[in-house]
Amino acid sequence: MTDTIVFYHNPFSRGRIAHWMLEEVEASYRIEVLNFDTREQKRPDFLAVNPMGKVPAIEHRGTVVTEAAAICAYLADVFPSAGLAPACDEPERGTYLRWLFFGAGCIEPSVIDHILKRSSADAARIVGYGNYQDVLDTLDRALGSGPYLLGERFTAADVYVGSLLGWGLTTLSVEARPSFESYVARCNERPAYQRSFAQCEELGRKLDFG
Ligand SMILES: N[C@@H](CCC(=O)N[C@@H](CS)C(=O)NCC(=O)O)C(=O)O
Repeated sequence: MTDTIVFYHNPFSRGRIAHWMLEEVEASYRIEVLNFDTREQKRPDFLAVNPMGKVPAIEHRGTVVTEAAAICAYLADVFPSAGLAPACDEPERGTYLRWLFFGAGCIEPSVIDHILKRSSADAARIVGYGNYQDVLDTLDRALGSGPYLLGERFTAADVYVGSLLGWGLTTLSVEARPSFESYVARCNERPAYQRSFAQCEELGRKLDFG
């Protein structure tokens, strides 16, 4: 069985998160770009990989992993030499998982609801993320001591949360607080981020011009 990871991607998507993570761990991977304009993500061969018809998805050693946060966590565990996840017996493991899940369970849905103007104000007790302002305030506090979510240690949680915040600042869907801006700038300085960014831009140009 090949160790090369198949990476189902679209450069105008959350696929960028997985792409950055693949570069962080220096995995051997092959990209399959799915063109959203021609709805390649909904074709039967890809639906057999991810029935949601969504990217990112990876296939590694016969296993499919979908969901950007899960892909970050998976790759960090499978490539421990990259040092992007505290081991299970390290106290920091809990903090790491906390922010990874906070990203997927609270930051992402709160920002999307904010963009779509779907207020949860009347239902904050049952909505998992409470409300958008509380999510941003919590993240602001978490980044206060910095430079990363686990302090000095950069982890896969920063790949995920840094990607969400970077996208949020670029699309103006997250308010530009100083802690967010400096955190995203620090994340974007990473060589792996820059390599994935350059590749995504190139893939995007190819998709745009056929
Ligand atoms: N929960 C998924 C969301 C994936 C997702 O929504 N991907 C979008 C692009 S950002 C997609 O593939 N959209 C194509 C479609 O739904 O047709 C994750 O976190 O990876």
